[in-house]
Amino acid sequence: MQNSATPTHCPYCALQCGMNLTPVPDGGVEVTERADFPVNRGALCGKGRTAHQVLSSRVRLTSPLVRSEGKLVPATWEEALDRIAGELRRTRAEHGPDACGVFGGGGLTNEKAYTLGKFARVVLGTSQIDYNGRFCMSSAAAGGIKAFGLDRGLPFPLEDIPKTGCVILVGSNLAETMPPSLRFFNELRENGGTLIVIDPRRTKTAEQADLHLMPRPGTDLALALGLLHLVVAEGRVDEAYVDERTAGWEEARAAAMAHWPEYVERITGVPVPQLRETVRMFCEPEAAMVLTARGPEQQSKGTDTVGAWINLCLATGRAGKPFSGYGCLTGQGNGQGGREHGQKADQLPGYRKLDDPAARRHVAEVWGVEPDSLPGPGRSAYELLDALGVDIRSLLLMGSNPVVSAPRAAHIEERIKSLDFLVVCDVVLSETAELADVVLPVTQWAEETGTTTNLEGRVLLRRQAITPPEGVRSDLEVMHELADRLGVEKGFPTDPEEVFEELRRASAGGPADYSGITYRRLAEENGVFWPCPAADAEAGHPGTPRLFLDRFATPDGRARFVPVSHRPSAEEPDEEYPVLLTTGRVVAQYQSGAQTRRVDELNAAAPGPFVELHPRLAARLGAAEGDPVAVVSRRGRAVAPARITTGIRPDTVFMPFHWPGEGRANTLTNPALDPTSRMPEFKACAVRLETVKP
Ligand SMILES: Nc1nc2c(c(=O)[nH]1)N[C@H]1C(S)=C(S)[C@@H](COP(=O)(O)OP(=O)(O)OC[C@H]3O[C@@H](n4cnc5c(=O)[nH]c(N)nc54)[C@H](O)[C@@H]3O)O[C@H]1N2
Ligand SMILES: Nc1nc2c(c(=O)[nH]1)N[C@H]1C(S)=C(S)[C@@H](COP(=O)(O)OP(=O)(O)OC[C@H]3O[C@@H](n4cnc5c(=O)[nH]c(N)nc54)[C@H](O)[C@@H]3O)O[C@H]1N2
Ligand code: SF4
Ligand SMILES: [Mo]
Repeated sequence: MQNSATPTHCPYCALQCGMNLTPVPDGGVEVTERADFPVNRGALCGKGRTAHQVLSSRVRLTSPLVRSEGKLVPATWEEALDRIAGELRRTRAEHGPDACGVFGGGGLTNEKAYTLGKFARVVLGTSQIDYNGRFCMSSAAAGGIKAFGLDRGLPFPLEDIPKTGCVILVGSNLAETMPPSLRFFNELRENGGTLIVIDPRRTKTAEQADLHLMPRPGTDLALALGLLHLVVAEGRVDEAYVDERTAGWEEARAAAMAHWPEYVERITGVPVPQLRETVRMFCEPEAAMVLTARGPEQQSKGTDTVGAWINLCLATGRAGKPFSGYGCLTGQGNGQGGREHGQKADQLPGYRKLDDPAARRHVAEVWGVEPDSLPGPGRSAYELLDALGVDIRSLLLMGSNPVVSAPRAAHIEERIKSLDFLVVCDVVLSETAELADVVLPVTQWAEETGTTTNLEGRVLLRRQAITPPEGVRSDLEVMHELADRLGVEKGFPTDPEEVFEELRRASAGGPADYSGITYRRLAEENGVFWPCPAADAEAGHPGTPRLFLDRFATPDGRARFVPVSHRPSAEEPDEEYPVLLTTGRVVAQYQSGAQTRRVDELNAAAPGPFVELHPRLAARLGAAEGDPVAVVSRRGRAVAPARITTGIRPDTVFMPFHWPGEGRANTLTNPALDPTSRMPEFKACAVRLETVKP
C-alpha cells in the first residue's frame, strides 16, 4: 500500500516495540529497525523480527469456513455471516440473551475491545462477556485498585528504571518475555543500582540479578509479609510518609508482625539472611521499585499477594514519589488497553464499573441506549468457559485460543465441544478454531490501523502498512455486519478512527480517560500516556507519564494498606501428588503458539514442550535428559521430554504452556480462582511424575 517504510508496533507483547514495515519486491513487507521509539530503541526479539511471516497467506486463513457434515469447508462471507446471525438469534429466542457468550482477547486493539464490549451489551444484550486478560493481569489490577484507587500497569515510564536505586522483580522472566526491556535493568546496575529477582527457577533474568531468591511456588505472599516484618523490626518504616500519604497502616502492620522471618523461611524456603539482605538492598537507596509479573499473580491468592508487595512499598515510602513505586508488567500487546474499554465482565469503557449508575448513564448516552437496557456484570473467563454448553449455548470468540491456554484445558475443550454453536474470528486456524461451526478469517496488525496501550499506559498508533489478502475482513467489519443482521444498523462503524472518536467520548471523565487523545497526536507524538482529558485539549493535555506524585486516586488521596495474611495454595503437594508444577513461557514462542508455531525460525529455537526438573528429582525418577516424562495431576496427564537443570528447586517442575496435544501443560493446571480477581492458579498445582516406557 505504501512504497516507503511504515513506522508501527509489534503484534505481540505489551512492550509494543517500535518497528518499521518495509515493502519487499514480492509485494509483502518485512520488519526493519525503527530506532525512534524509546521503549526498544530499535531492538526486537525473534518473535518481533519474524512477525511479518505470519502475514503470509501460506499460514493463514483467507476464506470463511463453515461446518458441513462434520467438516469445516470454505463458504462465502454472506453464507457465514447469515449462519452466525441466524444461530445467535435462535439461541437468544430459545434460551434468552445470556445464553450467548462472548470471549475476547488482550491482543485486540482498543477499537476492537471497545466494539466487542458494546456488541455484547447492545446487540446481543448479554452479560456473558469476558476475555483472556482475566488469566493475565486481573490480580495486579485488583490489587492496584484496592491500594491506589487506579490500575495502570506501570505508574511510570520504563525509562525511570535506570534512575531508581533497587528493583525487586517478582516472578518476571523478562529476559525471555520482554527481551529489549532488559536494557533498562542493565542501565540500572551500571548506575550503581541493584536488581533482586524472585523466581523458583534460575532464569535468564535471575542470572542478571545481584540477589536471586528462590521461593517455593505460591509463597510470595508470605515472603512479602516476612520482608515487611523485618522492615518494622529494623526500624525502617518511613513514618512521615505513612502518616501523610496512607491509611490503614496499623492493621497491615499487625498482620505482618505475625509473619516471623523463621516462619517465613519455613513456608518459602528462602533463608532468613537472604530476607535481611533483600530488606537492606531495598531500603538503603533513596528510591526503589517493586515490579510483579505472572509468577506471584497467577495464584488463587494473587490479589492479596500484590497487596502485600504494595504494603512493603507503602511502609517504606516507595510509591507515588519520583523513581519509586509498585508496578505490574502487563503481558499482551494491548493487555493494558484491553482491560479498560469494556470486554471485561464487570466493566464499561474508560475503566468504568458496570454496576455504577453514573457510569451506566454516561456510556448509555454515548451509545444511544437506555441505561436500564445494559446488562449487569457477568461471569469471569474460567467460569464463563466452564458454563459453555450448560447455560451458555452459543459463543463468539475473538482473539484467544483457550483449548491451549485455559486452565484444566481438557475439561474446557469438552465444554467448548458441547456448545450448540461456536464462531471463532482468527487469523490462523487455531486449535479452538478447529472446533468451531463457523470460522471467520480476519485482518491483523499490519493490515489495519488501530491503537494499543502498552504496559506503561502509553497509547500508541499501529498503522496499516499493507493491503490485506483477498477474502479477509476486519473484526470491526465482522461486528458491523453481524449488528446489522441482528437489527442494530447504527453504532458499529468499520473505520477504526471513527471508533476511536467514540471511545474518546465514552472514556471521558472515567479513570482511563482518553478524551484528549487523537490519531493525529498519536502519529506526531510517538504515543500519549493516559489519563489525558479533553478538557485541556485546546491547550493539549500532555498526558500523564507518572501517576500519584501528588495524590493517589482514592477519594481522600491516600493509598490504602491492605491487611493480608499468608495462606497455602489451593492444592499443596501430598503423598499422591508430591511435586509442585509451575508453568510459563520461553522466548521463542508466544502464548498458545497459534501465531509463533507457524514461523520456522521460532520452531527451530523452541520445537516443543518440555518438563524442567532438578537432577535430584530426575535421579529419583530414573529419568535422563530427553526421556519422556509423564506429569500427572488431578486434572489429567501430560507427557514431554525431561530437561534436567540445577536451575530449579528440587521440589518443583516447570512446563511452558505454548503447545497443544500430549505435552499441553494446561491439561494439568488447577482452575482454583482468586476470590477477588477470579484469576486461576496457573503457577502452582500438585503433580506426580512417572517414567514412560518407550
Ligand atoms: N516469549 C514470550 N513472551 C511473552 C509471552 C509469551 O507467551 N512468550 N506472553 C506475554 C504475556 S501475555 C505475558 S502475561 C507475559 C508474562 O511474562 P512473565 O510473567 O515474565 O512470564 P512467565 O514465564 O509466565 O512467568 C514468569 C516467571 O514466574 C516464575 N514463577 C512461577 N511460579 C512462581 C511463583 O510462585 N512465584 C514467583 N515469584 N515466580 C514464579 C516462573 O518460573 C517464570 O520464570 O509475557 C509476555 N511476553
Ligand atoms: N499454564 C499456563 N497457562 C496460561 C498462562 C500461563 O502462564 N500458564 N498464561 C495466561 C496468560 S497471561 C494469557 S495472556 C493467556 C493467553 O492465551 P490465549 O488467550 O490463547 O492467547 P493467544 O495465544 O495470544 O491467542 C490469541 C488468538 O487470537 C488470534 N489473533 C491475533 N490477533 C487477532 C486479531 O486482531 N483478531 C482476532 N480475531 N484474532 C486475533 C491469534 O491468532 C490467536 O489464535 O494464556 C494464559 N494461560
Ligand atoms: S519484546 Fe515483545 S513487543 Fe518487543 S519484539 Fe518481542 S514480542 Fe514484540
Ligand atoms: Mo498474559
